[in-house]
Amino acid sequence: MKIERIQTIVTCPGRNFVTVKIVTDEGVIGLGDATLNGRELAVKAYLDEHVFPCLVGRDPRNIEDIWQYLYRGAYWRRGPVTMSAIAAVDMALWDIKGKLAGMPVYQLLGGKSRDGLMVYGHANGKDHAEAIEAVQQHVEEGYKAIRVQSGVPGLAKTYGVGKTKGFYEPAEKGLPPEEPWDTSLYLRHTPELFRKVREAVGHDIHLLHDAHHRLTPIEAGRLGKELEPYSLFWIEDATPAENQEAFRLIRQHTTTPLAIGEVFNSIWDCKDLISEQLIDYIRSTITHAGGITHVRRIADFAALYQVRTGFHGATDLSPVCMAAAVNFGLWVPNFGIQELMPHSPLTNEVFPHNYRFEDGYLVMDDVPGLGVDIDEALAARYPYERAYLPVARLRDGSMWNW
Ligand code: CS2
Ligand code: MG
Repeated sequence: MKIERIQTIVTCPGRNFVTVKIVTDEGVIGLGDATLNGRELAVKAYLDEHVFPCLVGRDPRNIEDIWQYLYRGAYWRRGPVTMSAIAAVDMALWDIKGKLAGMPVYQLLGGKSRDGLMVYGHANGKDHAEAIEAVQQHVEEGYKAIRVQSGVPGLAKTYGVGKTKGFYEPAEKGLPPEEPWDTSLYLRHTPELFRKVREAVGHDIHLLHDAHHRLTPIEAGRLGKELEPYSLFWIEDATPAENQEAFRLIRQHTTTPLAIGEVFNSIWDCKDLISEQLIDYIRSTITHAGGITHVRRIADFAALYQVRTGFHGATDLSPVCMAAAVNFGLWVPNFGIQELMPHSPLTNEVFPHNYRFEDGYLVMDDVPGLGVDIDEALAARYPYERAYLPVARLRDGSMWNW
């Protein structure tokens, strides 16, 4: 069996997605998600120009050898562009292998450890009242876990708060929007937000919060400590983790669980965080961390240290990635939670898929492969539109982490 054709499909049904499609000489098709929010065409070029010529004619069943070839053979290892490209090829090969075997990918990994994946939804509001209303809405929809983000008085815009109620897509067309940031205002108002949310919905709902890389380690320690009375499920991206040691300081100050990893792209980005138990959940998802083949290694390593998965699942991860994440989450023994920012109806039309939300969980029926497709004719009606994630600046104008 050979890889006969391999291509990237770029589409923008409201936001950009890059999909890899691999076709074997027996006509079996596999799909992979290569979407890197704000840098989509970099991954497309990496695949089209440098990866695909090396793959035509190879046996698509040799997933591991192809992974090692693309990782070791690149010479320039790691990084979000490289690892998203490898991930997309890897997902497509797992999709093909499932179709060849006539079973869903979770069966190839080891079968079901659970019937569904507990998910967390995104409740956000321009102020505390609106955020609480959104939390209550999610409770009514059946969510067992809810991420809460709110505007900060004195800040014109804040990460995680959508322009329109409910739907949040951070990438904007045109050049990167610049957002103001003031940590002192954020730290002053966030504990009060969660006091009010707990007052409104009680303690039976898991509450999560994304600090989105904006705090220094001691600021993160302070926030974690001040949120302890509200028993958060996690604080996410408490501080940038290029310096993994930074989490030692946070851990000294708080027992609030910590999650990180959506921007990580290999096990090397989180090895120390996991082995020193500096985090509780690893968020590296299948598209940005080298595919099922590599994320399986990360999850197994994490299991040795009682760290659980909490994969990224924002709208910039396509339904192809989400289908892979559902298969992975049904199998992985140290599953923690799965993020779910529902895609738009148009995106779901472009990417018909088999997973669905049911009473706070993602479930799927048994179909061979990943359980997702792409309507290429519909996808072609939505050409790429350059868009960027925002950047953040402090009041004095200096750049900060968005
Ligand atoms: C966020 C995302 O979902 C999350 O936890 O961090 O909204 C993130 O900002 C985007 O996925 C970046 O593309
Ligand atoms: Mg995040």
